[in-house]
Amino acid sequence: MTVTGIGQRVLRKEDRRFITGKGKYTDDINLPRQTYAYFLRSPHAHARIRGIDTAAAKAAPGVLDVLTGADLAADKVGNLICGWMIHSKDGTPMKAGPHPALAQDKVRYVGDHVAVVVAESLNQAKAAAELIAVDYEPLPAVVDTAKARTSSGQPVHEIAPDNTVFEWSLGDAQAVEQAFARARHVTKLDLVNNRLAPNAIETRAAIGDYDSGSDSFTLYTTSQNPHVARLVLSAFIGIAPEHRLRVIAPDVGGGFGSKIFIYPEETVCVWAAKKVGRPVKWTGDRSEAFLADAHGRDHVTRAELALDENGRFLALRVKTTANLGAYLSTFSSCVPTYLYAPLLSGQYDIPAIYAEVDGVYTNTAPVDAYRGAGRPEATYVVERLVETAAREMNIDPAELRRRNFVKSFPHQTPVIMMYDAGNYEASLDRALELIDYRNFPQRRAMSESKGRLRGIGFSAYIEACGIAPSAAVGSLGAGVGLWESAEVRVNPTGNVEVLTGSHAHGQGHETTFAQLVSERLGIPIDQVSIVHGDTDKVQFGMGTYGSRSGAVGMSAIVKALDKVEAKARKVAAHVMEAAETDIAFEDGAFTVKGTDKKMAFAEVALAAYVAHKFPTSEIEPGLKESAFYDPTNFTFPAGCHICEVEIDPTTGQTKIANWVAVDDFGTIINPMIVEGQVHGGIAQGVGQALTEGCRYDAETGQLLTGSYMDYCMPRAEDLPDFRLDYTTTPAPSNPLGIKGCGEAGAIAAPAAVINAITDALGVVDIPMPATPEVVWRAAQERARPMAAE
Ligand code: MCN
Repeated sequence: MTVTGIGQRVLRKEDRRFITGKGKYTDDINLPRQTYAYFLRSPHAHARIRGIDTAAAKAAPGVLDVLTGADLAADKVGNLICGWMIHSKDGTPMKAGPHPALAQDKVRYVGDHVAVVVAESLNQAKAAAELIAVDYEPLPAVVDTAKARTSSGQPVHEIAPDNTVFEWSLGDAQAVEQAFARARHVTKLDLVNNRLAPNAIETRAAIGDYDSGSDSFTLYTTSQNPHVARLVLSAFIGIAPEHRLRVIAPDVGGGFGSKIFIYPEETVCVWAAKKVGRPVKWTGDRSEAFLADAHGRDHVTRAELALDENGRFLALRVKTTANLGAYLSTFSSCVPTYLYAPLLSGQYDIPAIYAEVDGVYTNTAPVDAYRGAGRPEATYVVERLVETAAREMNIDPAELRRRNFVKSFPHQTPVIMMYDAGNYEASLDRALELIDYRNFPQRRAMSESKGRLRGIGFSAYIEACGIAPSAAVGSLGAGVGLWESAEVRVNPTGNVEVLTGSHAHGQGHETTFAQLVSERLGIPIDQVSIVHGDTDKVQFGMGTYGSRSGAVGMSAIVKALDKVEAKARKVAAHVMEAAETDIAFEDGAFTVKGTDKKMAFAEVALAAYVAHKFPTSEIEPGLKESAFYDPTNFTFPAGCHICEVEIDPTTGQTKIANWVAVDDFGTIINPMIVEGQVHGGIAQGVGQALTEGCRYDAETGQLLTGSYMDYCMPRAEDLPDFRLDYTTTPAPSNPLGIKGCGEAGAIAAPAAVINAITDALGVVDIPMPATPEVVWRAAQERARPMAAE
């Protein structure tokens, strides 16, 4: 009907306020009598706290209070939690060490929270923090993932004497062993998936407010899931009962996963607000973000792929050590386990898979979900292995993939997932065509004539998103269900408010969700507003991550719209004096079949509220419906990205010369928004591959990449014009057929880049980030034997 429905490139409604500076972020909110919090952070990676003297700080100008872990304990404030229980191979539960919001006996990483000063101004709080005297007994620190279990003698947590959180496995070890025994070829790789800092544009912030009149709290916070924050703060940390705690996540400037978690800062702001009797505001600066926002990735992996003489995959064996940092963050335990190993089948029919994952503590910032969360790590393992196997067996990498693709659906992998729909050959074929694969040798020769090295790399990724069927995740250890809710409120004048439990922090939900309503109810998009991010307004919700808002959040809206339409039909039938079965609803109007009787949607809405023309004993007045939607399966977006690089061996500079991405996101609601999501995701994946990486000093545990001087984000000039296209196999598990698009680029990209660089250099592996120095060194190594020949 309109140009605002599903499939249209509708401009983002929310951008007007964002690009004119009218967005309202947590730091834009200032409450009367507001005070400021400043956190004193640990300068040591690992130290016992012998004592904290706060007397001088408390006496400093403008200071209202100085609070420490002892005050938390005295007030019986609970510890932060990890909400996903993982069991080791031997059945023992993961070893979760205590995580107080302010350190109580030890500090465990540089940036750990030691004390908070609450003062009239931020500068006064900072000045007073200088006066806090902490008596530290430094302890040896361990930061290196691979060495976490071997060094120290001073474990990060007493409960895990060898720093091992869990030793988990998935798959059939015996079947894998047997398959390897009969393999004709085995490809082995040792891979490091580098640690990343999330870098949302808006740093984290929180304001705690306490109203003594109603004995209730309000928390304004940069959260991707305000209801989950409220649940954890009330049920586990015990700050306030759920019905007297309101959590508001207003406009949020990006999250990429890092704002899912419940951190010490917001916990302390809420608690301190009652203690000082005034609102307490904290806004993190960029240095604090580098130190204490949960990092992502950080895996060390040995991976082996067994193939037969025709290049058919027989089995995959993976052993990964995953660095979880100093504390188990909210969802950290599920990322390297259930969000990782079940994706190790990739797009391939692999008869046997066995994965072992050891989670380890180190004296580093906690590690948790970051865009892709587990799935980029799995894709990296599979796609690096497949590309390497193709080179070793002298089979074209596209051909090797094609031979092993899953071709019929549903397909049960040996690692939990049941792929329900896809067409992997179609995306490969289209990608080959777009990149002009046939003529790559000419382009390579052209580069060589200029003294440059050209390489091409594939990444045929798959992800499981639309997280997730509640019963499935419950059986795997999740502490919550992962359904979504929606409420559709039709006002008497016919405009519509949709309250959703999803949360947008850059994904454009105010537009795409409104497109759905506009299409279904036949009303203009500006008649629809999307409300999210306030626990007092929205019934409940599980928030946004795992590319779930389209597949799960919009499905809840569909369910509520179904109910709205059903009720509106009843009203229309009564008003137009017709049988309900004779009512048709199309293009925003209810008609009586075979007559010229017609009512616009707004007229029916008004009639529903006026309630003069139907028996209210049979039909309740009003037009407002809600729904909870629990998906029946994950969705499985998949696609093929091909990256072509040109390397200058004299400088090590890698230029991305070509990028083609052919993705399958099922039904696409807004192609322009989807393109933006893919572009952003690829940029982040390229950042991981080429420029980004957190480094800690191996001895002292100091973060060496604590600012943009040392942590290099990708810039526009590092990226090419992406060429995107789609294949479409609608997801059978949700009514719109949507698969998520929010993480795809970040999942696919690192393997494509590194496959291209290793192809160009003719080396087996190169570490990420493949900075100019790293590439230059590899190019020199490569040149040496050639020179000797
Ligand atoms: N969409 C669509 N058609 C589809 C699938 C999605 O039009 N077939 C639209 C959706 O309606 C939504 C957007 O694309 O407007 C992204 O949808 P989806 O893939 O469902 O992902 P979510 O909305 O659940 O967003 C989460 C995802 C994740 S997990 C990370 S991390 C991430 C990402 O989105 N963080 C982001 N994209 C981000 N984009 C911005 N700007 N900022 C972040 O922090």
